[in-house]
Amino acid sequence: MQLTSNKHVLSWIDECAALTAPDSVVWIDGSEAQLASLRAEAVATGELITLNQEKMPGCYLHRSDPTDVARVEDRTFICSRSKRDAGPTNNWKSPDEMYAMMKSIYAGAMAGRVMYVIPYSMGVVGSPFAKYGIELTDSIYVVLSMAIMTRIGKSVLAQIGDGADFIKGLHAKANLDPERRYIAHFPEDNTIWSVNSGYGGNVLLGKKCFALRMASVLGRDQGWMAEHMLILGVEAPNGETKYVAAAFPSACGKTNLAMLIPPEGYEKAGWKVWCVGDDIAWLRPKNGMLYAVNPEYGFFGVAPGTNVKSNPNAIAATAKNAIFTNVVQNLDDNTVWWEGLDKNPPENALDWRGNPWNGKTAGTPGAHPNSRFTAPAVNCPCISPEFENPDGVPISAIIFGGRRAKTAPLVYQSRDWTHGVFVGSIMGSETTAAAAGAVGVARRDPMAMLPFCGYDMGDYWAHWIDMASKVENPPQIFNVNWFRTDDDGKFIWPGYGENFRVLEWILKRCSGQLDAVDSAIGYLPLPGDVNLDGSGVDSATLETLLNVDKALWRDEVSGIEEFYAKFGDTLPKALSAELAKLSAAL
Ligand code: SAT
Ligand code: MN
Repeated sequence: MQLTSNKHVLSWIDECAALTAPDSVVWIDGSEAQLASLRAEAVATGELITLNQEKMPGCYLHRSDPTDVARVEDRTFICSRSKRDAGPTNNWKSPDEMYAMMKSIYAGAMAGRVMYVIPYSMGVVGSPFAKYGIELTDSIYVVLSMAIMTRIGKSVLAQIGDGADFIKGLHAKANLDPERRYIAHFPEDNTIWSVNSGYGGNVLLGKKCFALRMASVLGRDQGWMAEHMLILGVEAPNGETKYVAAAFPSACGKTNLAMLIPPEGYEKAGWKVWCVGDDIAWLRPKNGMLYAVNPEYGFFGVAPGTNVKSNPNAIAATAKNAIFTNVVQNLDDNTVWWEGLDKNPPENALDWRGNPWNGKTAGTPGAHPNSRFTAPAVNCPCISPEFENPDGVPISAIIFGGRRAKTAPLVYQSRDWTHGVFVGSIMGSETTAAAAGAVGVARRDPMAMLPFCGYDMGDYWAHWIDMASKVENPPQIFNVNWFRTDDDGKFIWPGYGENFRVLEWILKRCSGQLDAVDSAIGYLPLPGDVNLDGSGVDSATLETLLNVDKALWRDEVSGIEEFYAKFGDTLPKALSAELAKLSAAL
């Protein structure tokens, strides 16, 4: 049954149905009854596997096609009318060419299948921050995942009303042909087309496609920002909470930082961390500050390495009503397992592909390195009381970070907003399994947005610089690196909960309680200002962690010059000036 009489919605659905030729069209109303029947159907066809309902109520396992396990950046396109608007870091095709090519792939692709219509909201339905979308898909897995990751159903259609202000998303699994897999964005048409994938960020169109690529364009035009950032609140023993937003590339620990539990001494003293979001932040000027909301409703977290020590809150979040993708199935008790969950891999199990796997004797990992859990945010024990606040939370600090074995110190602070934008623009990180391609290769990933910025990155930096003029008290900007290694390649900072010590330094700097060392790259902590009590890290190691190797940084400057050169005249002058200053200081 149709759930709206909106002509824009109905004529668009008719067009998509005429193209893809599904057997029927089913509207997702958001009711538990409908979702339950879809789960049952997915279990009947094998698309989902029911897990142990006593130990893991409402939990299911899904295995994706083995050729379809991560985002495909080389097949992701920004199809703005002008190539210049996509910029040098995005793949581009003209909208006409892309529509024509993809139409030939979509033609009849849903024959024999159902087309589901998912109305969804990014943000609290009806809030000033919220934006709406409708995703058409032939995948029940997508419907059920969107029901966890976003707010869905009739209430969203009520907000769209008779208007045309919604993002039109069309997804078809087709035959999962990797050679004909495309994720295309048409920012001028509010349209996203995705075909031949069934995995994560390629197909849950509310996430990277809408909330980052499309929303970054909306933010540029409307004076706000869509960023690849977690949001967390640090509550002090006196009950006061300060919020930070942090941008790290995919699979660099955003979920772990967002749900951090402070070290024992801090916890006993009454410190607490609240999670507002683990992946995406929309930021707007308000009351002279930048306010942030998490537009999502759930977590799509990396499974391997997640355990009761590294992230007990994430483990708790997956205890019920979660979907696991590409992890190990333990056949003894029908639960799940992944590398790093515990030291007892199951012996009687199936690996992520569904092949027999014995964790004691197998020489290969059982879970895919980019295996995931999809879990409702409400399950998370440390979910912030402000999670559903329609106005968001005021941000005191923005933190950039990546995986750098040697260059970046544990933490440093930018001198001012523009220098902070520079610090974000020069971010580098070693690649992870979250995207298809080689792992561990260093690449520039400005603001962790390289794969997610929907327009020219030079224009994006100009927009960042410009935001300061809209906000009297912009956040202080910092850079962190949890991934420094010694000569044997071992991490020298313990990370996880111990990262709280760095957050403490950052917030004290924001409130003007601490001095700092003025270095070539920015402000570094004074020795003694990062509290190491009970961390197991000695002051000599901290010195190494904070060391700025000028020779390495000079190499870094040449790398940045080369990267900046790609942008030509869209590179803001203020950033080339910052680079010249850094070079001179080195
Ligand atoms: O696959 S997703 O893009 O949703 C996850 C990630 O890469 O961060
Ligand atoms: Mn992400």
